[in-house]
Amino acid sequence: MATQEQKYQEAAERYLTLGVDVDKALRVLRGIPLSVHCWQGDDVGGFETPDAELGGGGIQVTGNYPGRARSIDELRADLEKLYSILPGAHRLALHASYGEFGGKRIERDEITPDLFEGWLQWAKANDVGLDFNSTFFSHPLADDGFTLSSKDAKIRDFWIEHAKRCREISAFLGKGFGSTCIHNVWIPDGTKDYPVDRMGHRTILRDSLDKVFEKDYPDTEMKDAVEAKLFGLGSEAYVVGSHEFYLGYAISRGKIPCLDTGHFHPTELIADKITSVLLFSNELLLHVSRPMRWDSDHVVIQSDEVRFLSEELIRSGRLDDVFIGLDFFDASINRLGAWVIGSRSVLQTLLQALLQPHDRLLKYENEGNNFARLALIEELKTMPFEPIWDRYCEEAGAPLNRNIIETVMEYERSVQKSRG
Ligand code: RNT
Ligand code: ZN
Repeated sequence: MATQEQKYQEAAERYLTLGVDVDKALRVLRGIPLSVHCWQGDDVGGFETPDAELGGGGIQVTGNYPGRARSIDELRADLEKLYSILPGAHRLALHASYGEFGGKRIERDEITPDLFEGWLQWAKANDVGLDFNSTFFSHPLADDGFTLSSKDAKIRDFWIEHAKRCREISAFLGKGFGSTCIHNVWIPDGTKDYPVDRMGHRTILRDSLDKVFEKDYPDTEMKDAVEAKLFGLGSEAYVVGSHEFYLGYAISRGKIPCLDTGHFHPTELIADKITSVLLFSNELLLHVSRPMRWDSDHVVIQSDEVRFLSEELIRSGRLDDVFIGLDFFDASINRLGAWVIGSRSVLQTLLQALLQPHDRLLKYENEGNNFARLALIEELKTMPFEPIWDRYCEEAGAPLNRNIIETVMEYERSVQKSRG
C-alpha cells in the first residue's frame, strides 16, 4: 500500500499536469483565518444570566442534543477542542452577551471592556484573534421588534449606547490582541405584516447608526461591519436593515458590508455578489451559513453555494479584503461536531478553489470554448483531493477526515456527556 507521502506526491503530480502548484495552494490556505462564531457552542444563549437563552430577534435554534456548553469555562473547553481539530490559525467571533458578568445583571448599555478581559487572556493563550458582535436580541427592549430603528427614543438610545460600548470593547480586544477586531452590527428590526412607514424606520436607523459610529477608532484596533437581512421569524414583511439599506450605508460611510449567505432569496447566489460589492467597497465580511428553505442556519457543508463562494474569493483576487465569518447554529447534533463540519467544509472548499488551474480555465473562457471550461471544471471534481487535504491537516497536527467522527465522539464521551 502506498504511504501517505507517496499518495501526496502522486496527487501533487496530477495537479501539476494541469499547471497547479499544490505547495503554493497550501501556503495560501495557511494564511486564511476563519472567524468562528462562539454561539454554536451554546445555542446562542450567552452568559448574561445563568439560564440565558436565545429569545426573539427573529432567529431560532432547534434541537435539544445533550452537551451544550453551560458556562464560559465549558465553552472555552469546547473551543479549544475545536481549534485543535481545525488546521490553520483561526479567530473567534464573540457576542456582547458572552461577557464574564460574574452572576451580576449588567445592562447592555453599561457593559465595559473589563468584562472581556478574560476572553482577551484566553485568546492570547490560545493564539486566537477576536471579532465582536453587538447583541440586539434576547432582551426585553427588543421585544416590540425595533431596536436602533425604534420610534421610542428611550429604546433607541439604549441600543445606541450598547453599540457604542461594543465598539469600545472591540477596540480594546483588537488592540490587546494586536489584530484588528471586526465589530459586526446585526439588528432584528422589522415587522410581521406590511408596514406603512418603511421610510420612517429606515431614516431612524440611518441616523442611529451615524451616532453609533461617531467616534473614530484606529483601523488597527477595530473596524465596523453592518449585516443586512431579507426576512426573519416575525419580520416576514419588512426588515428595516435590508440589503440595499446596508449596502448604501456601508459604502457611503466607509463601513464593511456583511453578507450572510442565509439572508437572501433562496435562489440568489451570494458568490455572485462578491465582485460587485468589492468594486465599490474596500472590504467585505461574510457570514457563511446554510439556509434550508429559510434562514435556518444549518451546519455549513461543501454545497455548490459554498464552493462557488470560495471560488469567487480566489478568482476575484481580493481574498485579503474579505473576512470570512461563520454563522450557523444546530442544537440537534453534537455541537462540537457541528462546528467542526461547518468550519472544515469551508476550508476544504477554499483548498479546492486554490487547486483549480485558473489560467487555463480563463484561457478557455476567453477563447469562447465554454465546453472545455465546463469539462475541466467537471474533471476537477474527481481529482485526488484527499491526499492534499490530509497533508494540510497532518502538517497542522489536526485529525484527518476519516478520524473526525471518532475524535468528536471521544470528546462527547469524556467531556460533554457529563453535562446536565
Ligand atoms: C441573524 C444574523 C446574525 C446572528 C448572530 C447570532 O439572522 O445572521 O448574524 O445569527 O448575530
Ligand atoms: Zn449572520
